[in-house]
Amino acid sequence: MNVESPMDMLHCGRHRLDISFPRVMGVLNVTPDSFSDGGRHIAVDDALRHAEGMLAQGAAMVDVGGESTRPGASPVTPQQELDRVAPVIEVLVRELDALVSVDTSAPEVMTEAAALGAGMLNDVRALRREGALQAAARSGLPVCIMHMVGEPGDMQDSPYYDEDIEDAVSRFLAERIEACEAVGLQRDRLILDPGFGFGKTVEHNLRLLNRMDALQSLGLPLLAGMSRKSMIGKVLERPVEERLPGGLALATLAVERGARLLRVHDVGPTVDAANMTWAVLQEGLEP
Ligand code: YH5
Repeated sequence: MNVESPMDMLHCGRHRLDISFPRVMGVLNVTPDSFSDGGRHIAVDDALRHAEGMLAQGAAMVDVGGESTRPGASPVTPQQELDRVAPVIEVLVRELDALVSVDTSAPEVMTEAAALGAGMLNDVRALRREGALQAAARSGLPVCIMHMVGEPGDMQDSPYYDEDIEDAVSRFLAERIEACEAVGLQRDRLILDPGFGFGKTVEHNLRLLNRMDALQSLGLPLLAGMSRKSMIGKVLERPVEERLPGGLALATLAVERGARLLRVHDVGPTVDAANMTWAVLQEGLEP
């Protein structure tokens, strides 16, 4: 008999997301440098069409981010972030009834995003900002917590770990799970992310992917975000627009190592890679 595991379903506000197989989260950047500079209406319209395309290609959700985490990017205030992200969340919910994840570390943005109908929170700082744990707990939404040492501005200065990277990541995430539980954010609302490219060398990233299955012992769903990142650029010596084949190889391995969510820019090809990988992994398991 098949019994539904709480690990196989996320309760994302008015949406339920079946993660009993790997699902794809499409990246939607709404930072000023990411869309044509023709005024806010045009940017929102571009975002809507981009999201629509990703959902049509099989994305289970769209991850909306208004803060650039690129090293050297200028910091944004919560108000600036809200100005960018809120109109996009609103339109995706109203026009597409989309499952929207919001890539933010700001408690004000988390609270407003939940009120606007977002279904998930995604925080690269793992709720370490003042008030973020409480805001996330009150939202009632699932939260992806990611490993990162330092801040985007300085994280790539000289990444160093005095233990195996997978142990450092695992210990950090276990601590953050405890911090969440201490404020009443139950464990079954958490998704864990090793944070590829955040305060890590290429060697760290490769090893972390290879050992990602070690994180499965924490008993929570895993998300991997490697799409177009410099680990591909460095290994293959490819510019950002030529990283899709490398990204599909990484997505395939992430699924094999236990990832149930893949955060990517190229949705259609990744959905196929993930589904094909999953078909092989399931072979012989069910009658
Ligand atoms: C992530 O891994 N990443 S923003 C540099 C690139 C390409 C892409 C050109 N938000 C993650 O996507 N949230 C980001 O090289 C994230 N996990 C989660 N949960 C960085 C990004 C990127 C950076």
